[in-house]
Amino acid sequence: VTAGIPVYTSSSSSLGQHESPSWYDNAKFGIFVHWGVYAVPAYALVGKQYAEWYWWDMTYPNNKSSPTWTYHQNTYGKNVKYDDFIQNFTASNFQAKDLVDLFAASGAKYFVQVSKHHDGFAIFDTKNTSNRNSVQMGPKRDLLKEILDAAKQYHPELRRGTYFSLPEWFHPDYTPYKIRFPCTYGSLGKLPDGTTGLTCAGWSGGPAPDPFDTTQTWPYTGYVKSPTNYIVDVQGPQMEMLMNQYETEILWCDIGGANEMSSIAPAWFNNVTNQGRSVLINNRCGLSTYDITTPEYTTYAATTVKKWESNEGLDPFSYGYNAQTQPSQYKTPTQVIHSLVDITSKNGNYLLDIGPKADGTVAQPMVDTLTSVGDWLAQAGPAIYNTQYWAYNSSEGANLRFTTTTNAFYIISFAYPDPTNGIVITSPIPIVKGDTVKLLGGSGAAIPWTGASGSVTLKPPKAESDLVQYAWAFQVN
Ligand code: FUL
Repeated sequence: VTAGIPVYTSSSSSLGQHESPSWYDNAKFGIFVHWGVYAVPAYALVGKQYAEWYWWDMTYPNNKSSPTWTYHQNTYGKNVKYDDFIQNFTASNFQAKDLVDLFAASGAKYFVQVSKHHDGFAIFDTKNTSNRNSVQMGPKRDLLKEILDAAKQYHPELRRGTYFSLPEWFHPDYTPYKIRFPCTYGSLGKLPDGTTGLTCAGWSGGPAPDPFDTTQTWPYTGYVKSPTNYIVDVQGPQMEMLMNQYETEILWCDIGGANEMSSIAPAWFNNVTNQGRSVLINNRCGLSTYDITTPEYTTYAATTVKKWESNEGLDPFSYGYNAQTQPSQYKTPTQVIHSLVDITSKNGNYLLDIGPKADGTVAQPMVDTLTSVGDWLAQAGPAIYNTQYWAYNSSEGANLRFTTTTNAFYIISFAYPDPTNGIVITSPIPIVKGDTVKLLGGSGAAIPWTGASGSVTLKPPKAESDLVQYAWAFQVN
């Protein structure tokens, strides 16, 4: 044992010593990928429902007025079950190299691939735990392995993460979930009408009413019925596969709930420490300690000293591909870049999601936006990567953010620099007489500036500002 390196045990005080690694803090920008059977129907009320929740929304009887339930009846008919979509989850045009090339082109430094969502359909080889996966069914390929291997081969600088839903919605052996879920959903998501919180009407203790039995018959495709303990026989071993065989560097859990993380996480942490690697867990693994918090479709208003990560889709409100979303509804490069800058300046990372189609291709508007973000980062990257947050000062106005390194200070303006008045910074910033200011992505010329910390004015010439779009990042040193 190397002095100073904690040897993790299952106690929460020991696991609590684990922190987000410096590679993660330095990376700032990651791509999230939700790709599964839900990409076949690819349907949700745009801006209101998650398309990866299709099975839930097509099924839940209290939700019969939901567009998804109606859409399903009208489009496929009531006899078509969710699992009938598996055969159309083909990945027929999927080449993992294309996907990892897109990650790299976006300027992201890591990715988090969904390995299994709440529908319980894994895109990795879950052998000995369940046959409900893309190796036994659908494309008959280990898609997760293809993605991880392609990243390793073509973009070894990218850190490789995996999302894993601890519960499976309808796994009959997951008793805790069946009882818990109908009454706690509201704290985790939103209902179509915008309210949070399912009413547990009519439920007064005992097993919660199972809303699914009316339209689904057990066994669902691919489940191995023999295990009697979902946590011990399915969930835990699958998580260990991600940790050990697939060598995930980010275990991006979802939902939490019953789990055996306190027994499998210490071994994983110790193992990677011995290998000289470092990994990350988020706050949805069901442990009381974690490396990051994960606000979803929202960000923190102010700097938060504990490392955090905001996640959302390029889609207005979905992670999985929603074929109903119009090209003009996706986030623009400007929106993405401003979010990334804002989050970085407050000590967060930004995990931006795309949902590939069932054949494995990514819709062109998403590709275009990611490529433009990458073009901006290729110029302005020094203001983002490897920086530290700078006490965010909301009084500075909506359009300015700051980051810092040991060698430079960065001022990022969301607005095109006012050609007459310049950019006025009233926050106390570390700028002293003799410092040079340059526009990242500009000509390299020194930008005129006047004043002193507390009232500094930058006066970039118009010709200089015109060299940049989306956001103007100035380096001071
Ligand atoms: C949520 C899930 O329910 C969503 O479908 C999505 O995966 C998001 C990142 O986490 O809890």
